[in-house]
Amino acid sequence: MEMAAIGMSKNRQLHFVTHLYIRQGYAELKSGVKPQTAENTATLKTTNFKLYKLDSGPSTTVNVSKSEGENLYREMKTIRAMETAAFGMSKSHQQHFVTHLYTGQEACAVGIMKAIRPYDAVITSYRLHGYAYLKGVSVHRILAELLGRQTGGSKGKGGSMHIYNKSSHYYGGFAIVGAQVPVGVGIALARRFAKPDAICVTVYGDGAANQGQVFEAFNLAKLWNLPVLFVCENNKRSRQEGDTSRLTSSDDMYTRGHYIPGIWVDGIDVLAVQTATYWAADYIRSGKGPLIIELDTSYFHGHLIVKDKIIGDHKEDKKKSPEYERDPLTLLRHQLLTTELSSSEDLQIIDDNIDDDVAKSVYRATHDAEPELNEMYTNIYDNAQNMTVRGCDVFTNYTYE
Ligand SMILES: Cc1ncc(C[n+]2csc(CCOP(=O)(O)OP(=O)(O)O)c2C)c(N)n1
Ligand SMILES: [Mg+2]
Repeated sequence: MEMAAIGMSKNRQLHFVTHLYIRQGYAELKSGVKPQTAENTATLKTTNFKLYKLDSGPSTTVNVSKSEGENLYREMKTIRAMETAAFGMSKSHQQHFVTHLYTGQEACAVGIMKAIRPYDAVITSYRLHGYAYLKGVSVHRILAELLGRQTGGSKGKGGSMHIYNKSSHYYGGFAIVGAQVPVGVGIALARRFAKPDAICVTVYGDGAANQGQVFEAFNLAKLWNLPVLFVCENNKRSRQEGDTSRLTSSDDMYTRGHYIPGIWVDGIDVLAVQTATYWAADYIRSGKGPLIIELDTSYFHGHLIVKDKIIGDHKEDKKKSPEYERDPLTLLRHQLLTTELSSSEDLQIIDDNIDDDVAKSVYRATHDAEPELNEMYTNIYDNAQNMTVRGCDVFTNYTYE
């Protein structure tokens, strides 16, 4: 019946908004389909939100134009292709660093980053490639960093977990679980002085959420009503320890701020993430203080990969689990096609162009040079001159020029 309704809409026999109930395998999702207008927009219904300490929340109805929808798709597809390339580089032993891939979680970074302003700060854990890319570090520079090349985002000296972009206020990845949360609160304080309506998006995992420093950060953020958007990416996994339900007393991360309001969002639905982030950012910019967004999500490639070894749950091993059928790209693709905002040919062209661009970035990165040896002792201190740095043994010293 629903497929027939789509067909009728496609043939322009159906001239009013239709709420379709289409089985996605992992969820039943309502898509409101509106006849195409001159501006080529459609009205879609996001998945529902859950609210904590809020009387009202974001709307579940969202108007999307063809270019907006395809732009979201393009960004998610770019991250997917970049991560797939990184996975391949690691499996083939070209890459030696430990790498935490973002495959499966693309809607989180894209939905958030499309809803905030360029001067808003962002700070994240080590699972950072998507955020770094959306904050202006090119795919080539990210892949080059993974390979330890001098063209990498951190000149090949940081690796996957340490990529930053000061000019776009991306304060990078933290390998120490949860360490970015209090730092994010500090950045919010600094940003408030520098630009009163700027916010700091502070992203952490469900594993980090149980740390004491997170609650200390919540306390100060609320006490001083700082402009922080805490985002907990709840992938229900924290390293090879497996399912977080073994480690946490409450999995409702959006309620864990006690006196800080929160919103639960389906992190597979990029439109829901974007809508909730717009709403939350407005709330914070209006001076009401911090807010928590929990994004329900899951990753596909295990906790991390090092060379060809995957640590933690991997999608291939979990094919039968409904959790792993939740794919943000499949969902958005479905929404764009059923609303007729895009044709499958439109999306194929996007896919092909991105695959081509990423392949070129892989080629460039693999052919880029490694850092010179004297780069080993630069970028240790800020503005350091004539400073002596000890080498690998007590007899070797290096001096900053
Ligand atoms: C302070 C600290 N403790 C332990 C570790 C080891 N460790 C690395 S990742 C990780 C799991 C974190 O899980 P979560 O915060 O949910 O992030 P996810 O990897 O799921 O994105 C742990 C325990 C660490 N890096 N830092
Ligand atoms: Mg986790």
